[in-house]
Amino acid sequence: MKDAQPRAIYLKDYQQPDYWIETTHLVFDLGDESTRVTSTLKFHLNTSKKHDQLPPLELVGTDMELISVAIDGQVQTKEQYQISKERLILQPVFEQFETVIVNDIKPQENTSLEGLYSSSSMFCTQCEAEGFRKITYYLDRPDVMSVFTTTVIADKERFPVLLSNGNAIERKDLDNGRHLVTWNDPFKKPAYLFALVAGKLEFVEDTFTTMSGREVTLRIFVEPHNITKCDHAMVSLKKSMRWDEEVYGREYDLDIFMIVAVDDFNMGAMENKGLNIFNSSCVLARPDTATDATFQRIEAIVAHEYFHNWSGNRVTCRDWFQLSLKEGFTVFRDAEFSADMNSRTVKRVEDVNLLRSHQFVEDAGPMAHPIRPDSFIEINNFYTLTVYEKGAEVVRMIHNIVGKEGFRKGTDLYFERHDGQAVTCDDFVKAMEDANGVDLTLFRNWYSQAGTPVLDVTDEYDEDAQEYRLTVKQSCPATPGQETKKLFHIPLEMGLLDGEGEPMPLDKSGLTTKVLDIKQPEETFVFTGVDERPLPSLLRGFSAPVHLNYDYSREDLVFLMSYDEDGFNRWDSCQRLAIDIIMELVGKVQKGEELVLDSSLIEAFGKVLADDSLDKAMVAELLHLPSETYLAEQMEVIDIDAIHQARQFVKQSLAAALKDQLVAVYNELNIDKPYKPEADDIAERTLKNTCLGYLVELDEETGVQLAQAQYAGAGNMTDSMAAMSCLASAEHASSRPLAEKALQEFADKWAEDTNVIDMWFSTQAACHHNGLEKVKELMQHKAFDKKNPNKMRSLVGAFCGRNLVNFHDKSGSGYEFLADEVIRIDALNPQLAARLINPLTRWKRYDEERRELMQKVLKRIQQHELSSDIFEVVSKSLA
Ligand code: 0A1
Ligand code: ZN
Repeated sequence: MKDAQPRAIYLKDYQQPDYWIETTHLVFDLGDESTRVTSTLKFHLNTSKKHDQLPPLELVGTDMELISVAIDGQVQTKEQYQISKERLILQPVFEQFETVIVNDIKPQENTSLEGLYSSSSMFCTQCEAEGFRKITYYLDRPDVMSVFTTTVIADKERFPVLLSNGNAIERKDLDNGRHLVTWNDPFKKPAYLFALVAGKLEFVEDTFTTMSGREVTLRIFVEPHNITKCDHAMVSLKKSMRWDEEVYGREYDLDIFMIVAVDDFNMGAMENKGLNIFNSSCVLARPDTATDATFQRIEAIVAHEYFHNWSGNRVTCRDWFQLSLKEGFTVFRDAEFSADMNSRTVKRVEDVNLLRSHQFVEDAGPMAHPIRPDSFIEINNFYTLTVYEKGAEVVRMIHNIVGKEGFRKGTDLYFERHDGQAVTCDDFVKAMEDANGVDLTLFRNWYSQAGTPVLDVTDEYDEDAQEYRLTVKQSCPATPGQETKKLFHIPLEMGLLDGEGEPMPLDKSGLTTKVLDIKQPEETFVFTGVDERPLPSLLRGFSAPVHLNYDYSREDLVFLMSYDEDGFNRWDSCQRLAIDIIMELVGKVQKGEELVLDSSLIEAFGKVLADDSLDKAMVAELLHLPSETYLAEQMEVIDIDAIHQARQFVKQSLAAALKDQLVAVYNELNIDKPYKPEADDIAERTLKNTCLGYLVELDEETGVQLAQAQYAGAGNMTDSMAAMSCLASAEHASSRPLAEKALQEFADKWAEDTNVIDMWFSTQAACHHNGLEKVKELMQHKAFDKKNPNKMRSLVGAFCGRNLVNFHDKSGSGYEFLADEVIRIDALNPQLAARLINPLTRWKRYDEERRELMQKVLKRIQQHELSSDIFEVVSKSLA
């Protein structure tokens, strides 16, 4: 139990701490039942605050047993301190003093995966955001930065590898088969970046020579059976280190950089100083065990965590409201890295897809918050797409406003000014302003306001005056706690196309693309010397995270798809066309009318398939129909059955109309060659498997046969998984027994590989042929573990988040199931529960029957004793 009912905390209440911690020395004695932690902390008074007398020292700590506490060598009696479930309060008598605190914790019983816990045969930590307080009493807040020295003691046979942050400074054998290793991290850091790992681990090793010529040892630690799956992460790490030097001038600072893979982890990975801890699914890969998507995800996440060494660790956050300072910036950095390593346009398309289908939904829902929230009940609920992805879009807009060189000047100034400090989003913006002499006052509203702004664009052409006028209105819908909004500064990149599809000059300089700075509620931009009515290409490259409305006809969209010089907008026009057509069909499904596919989509897709000049990854993106989730967002009252039916109809009709082309492209790309996780090869496999995805929708065996042959002959996991999931989702009856056989063979072959089996679970859970019963059956499978986040996400998460028709079954069984799972998991791992519950929180968007069913289960959840995580999500979504 907590001290009290969960309460919100507010950014406006931020105050510096009363004391700073200079040095932190921790000794961990890892035992079979419990672990003894001895912490020696050197404090001094924060003299920048006014004090009449020495304030009490309030340390936070939960789930631990205090053994003893001493100040300056004086053991404190029970009368000299106060202790509660979450706090230890001491009364110092000097401005500088040292505490020695001894406490016991039980990592083996820690199911929350925060603090110190056990995973498989090892011990590991997760301290962001507030996990360190489960290890020992401390000032667990990011503005308290200290130099850490950590000694780990454990049985040498079972835990030969003992790791912590920084450099190893001592190793020693002790009595009773135990040993000790001491680590020192010379860089001041907040407690959330602390890490410890102990286990029987093996490692692969490499080196990296930094730009100033220092040699850094790189090690990736894994359980012995995973030692053959580290190469890709190592290559990705070295690429990231080089890129950060070349693009940002940032050099690595310690002698060693370590990564550890663990199977039980709440998130993707964690940037602990010099000792990154990764969810095994985000680091391990071999061509036969991981798909292209996994290879690319690993490259991006390894980069993300590495980049945090500067954007997060050397310069950290003052408080958790500033989370986007490190996350938005680092996501922007990793996105640019991925764009440089692969196809820039495809990366942009993927990111915008994620933003529009999920972050826009969050920003329009009950948990909507600014990228810098002004209050929260549970910080773990704010590791959101808004803070990460919209945060990255905000940084991208600054990049676009000040330009590439200006941005580098700004980041140089930011790192120079704030190295070793805990700072705010405003400090980042200020560095950008000061380095570039720009005024970002209005732009700052992006940090304080939630909701996705809307741009309504109209135009007029005056042939006599040869003038084209573009009028842009901005607005932003109300979000919880923010009824009215201030204006935003919105960079709108645009161009004009003539009747031949040629770019038109926008001014005398001959520029064909430019950024309009939208700063007013309504503004008209006049282009002169325009000798024919142009077609505007708007929001090029998705220059701002907004909804853009302009009344394009279907012909306009087909035209833009073919001619726009902006690759992103060619894709976006294709999406708009597909959305327009599918949504019209949704209306027809609802009215019970006959469905006919507009030939413009068939022609457009046919042209895309035939266009040899296009990057194959881009072709695959163009052929990808908008997701059910994104389509759902286009409806006031979501009708998921009609969306599913209309989308399937479009897919099947396209497959039938374009069968020959799809087969030809498939065959051309279906060549046997050694697997390489490189951009061109990935593009070929993606396009081939996209074609297969259409062909299995045919009302005949062609696609099923191709999928079966591909499954049987696949030389890598990408092709094998794609074929298996195509077989599983195929419409033709002949596919069912083949799918069953493939799924069984797959499970037999990969029974021992936990990450591969997760893909097997999620393929089935997300498949629209499978209802809740299948998920329940799979939860009984021997490889399933009801406590493991990856397993829960691959069954419960995939079913409720991706198998929309079945999750939203009218009986309400999906809702009841999710509520039961959330209640069960909340008692073990609140963070995981709070992520899984997400699909229930959008209940207001559904029809009355479903609304009531969802509301009913939310209220049922509310009756339980809840973590602050679930308490916040449920109460905000019912409000
Ligand atoms: N800072 C990490 C993400 C992260 C956040 C919280 C965690 O707690 C369970 C774990 C990881 C990142 O951005 O990669
Ligand atoms: Zn991050």
